[in-house]
Amino acid sequence: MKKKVVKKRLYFSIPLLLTILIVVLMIYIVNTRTSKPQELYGYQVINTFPHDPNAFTQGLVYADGFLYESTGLEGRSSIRKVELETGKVVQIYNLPDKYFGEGITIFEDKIIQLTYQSHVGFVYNKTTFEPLQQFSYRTEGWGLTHNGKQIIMSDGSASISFLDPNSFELISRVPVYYKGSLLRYVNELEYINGKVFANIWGSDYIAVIDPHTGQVKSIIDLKGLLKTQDTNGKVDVLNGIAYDAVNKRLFVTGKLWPKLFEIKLISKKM
Ligand SMILES: [Ca+2]
Repeated sequence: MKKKVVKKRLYFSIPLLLTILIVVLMIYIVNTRTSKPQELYGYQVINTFPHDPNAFTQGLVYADGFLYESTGLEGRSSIRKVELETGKVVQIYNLPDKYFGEGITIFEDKIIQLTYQSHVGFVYNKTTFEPLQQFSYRTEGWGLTHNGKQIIMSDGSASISFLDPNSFELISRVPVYYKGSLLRYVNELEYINGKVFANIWGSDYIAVIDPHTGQVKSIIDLKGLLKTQDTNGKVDVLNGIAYDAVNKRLFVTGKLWPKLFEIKLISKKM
C-alpha cells in the first residue's frame, strides 16, 4: 500500500516538474535578452603614440612588441607592421586596388584579413606578409579576432560569426543584444579575457560582448578621446582595438586619426 502511494506521487510530479522547468527556462531566456549592461566605463589615457593620419584603420592587433594594422579604402588598403612608440611603418603589403581592407587577426603564424564587400578574405605569412590563401564568405567583412579556437567575425549587422580557423567555414552566428534590442554595426573586434570588445560603427562606444550569449556586458564610452585640435577636420570614426595580453595594455585609435592611445578603463555608475 505504501509503495503504491509513492508511485502515484511520482506520476503526478513529472508534468509539474516539466512545467516548472519550462517556466524557469523562459524566465532565463527573457532575462538574458533584456538584462541591462552590468557596467559603464570611461577611460584614462596612459600613453599617447603617433599614428599614420593616412591610415584608414579597419583592423588592429598587438603582437610581439608591434602593432599590426589593416587599412581600408580602394587603392589605399594594406596590412602593415607598425612600431608602437614611433608609429613608423616597418613592413607593409599593399592590396590590389580593387580591394577594401577590413579586419585582421593573427592566428598562430598567419595574418587573416577581411575585405569589405568583395566577400574575399586573405591569409598571409605573419613574418613575410606573403599571401598564402584566400577564402570566401557570404556577408560583408568588417571586424576580426579569435578566441584561440575559432575566428570571430563581424559584418556590420547585429551578429558575430564564428569560423573554423583552417577552413573558414561558418560554425555559428550569435546575435548581439544591448538592453534587449539587437545592436547593429558591430565593427572592429578584440578578444580580451573571454569577452569580445567591439567598436560600434559611428559611435564613441566600445561594447563588451559575452560571446556565448551575445549580451553586451559593459559599455566603454570614449567620448573626447581625440581632442578637437588633433582632428585636422578630416578624421573619421573611432575604430581599432588591440590588446597586449602580456603587459595588459589596451590600445585604441580611429580611422585617419593622428594618434593612438593606450587607455585604462575607469568604472562609472550607470
Ligand atoms: Ca582588433
